[in-house]
Amino acid sequence: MSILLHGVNASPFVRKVRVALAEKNIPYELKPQVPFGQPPDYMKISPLGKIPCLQDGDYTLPDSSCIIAYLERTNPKPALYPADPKEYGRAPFLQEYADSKLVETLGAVFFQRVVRKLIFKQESDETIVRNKIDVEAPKVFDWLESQIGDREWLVGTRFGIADIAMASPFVNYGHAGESVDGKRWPKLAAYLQRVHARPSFKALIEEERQSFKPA
Ligand SMILES: N[C@@H](CCC(=O)N[C@@H](CS)C(=O)NCC(=O)O)C(=O)O
Repeated sequence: MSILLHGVNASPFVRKVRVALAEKNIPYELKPQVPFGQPPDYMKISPLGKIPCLQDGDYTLPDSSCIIAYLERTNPKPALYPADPKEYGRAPFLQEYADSKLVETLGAVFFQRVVRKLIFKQESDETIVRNKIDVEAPKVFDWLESQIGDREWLVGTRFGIADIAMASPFVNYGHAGESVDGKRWPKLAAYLQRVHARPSFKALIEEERQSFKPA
């Protein structure tokens, strides 16, 4: 039986898992589950009520980071976790930074400009948006610029979970009509271009753009 992934394509966390599945060449089916008003049955498999949740036969597992860790063991190649102990410690920290700080900052812009408009039929609160873009995002981008330095990927010499997690919320930022200023943060902008050009990301970005087009 093939893998089912419960979620919707615009979630940065669902996207993380879909990119990992694509990188590992694992077939799956995306089962639509919106992150609002989850039915009781969904709460049984995802007790925090969040998306994504993986279903592999009778095994179910919520949380993008936990799901990717599971997939790393079921399908070890290509490895998304580094082998070196220090890098193995650092990669999940960068994933956590992306899942918390980056999503709080860029995800809020996406929520105001895209989710409020499309789902709740409300106007964006541009005061919140401007604060995120002008005050909070630059601090995050400064830190990321320093972490990328002259590296191709965030950890070690191979693309992995830190890159998947870090680049995912930037896709939402793009859907909200924003991008990283390449003059101010050249390394970050080039890095994001590199990650988003991978077939795993590229296909999803295109699919998502289509789904946001007005009918
Ligand atoms: N730590 C979780 C976070 C997942 C998450 O926050 N998903 C959002 C959608 S992007 C959600 O389901 N929110 C609904 C809620 O918080 O009730 C993961 O990595 O999967």
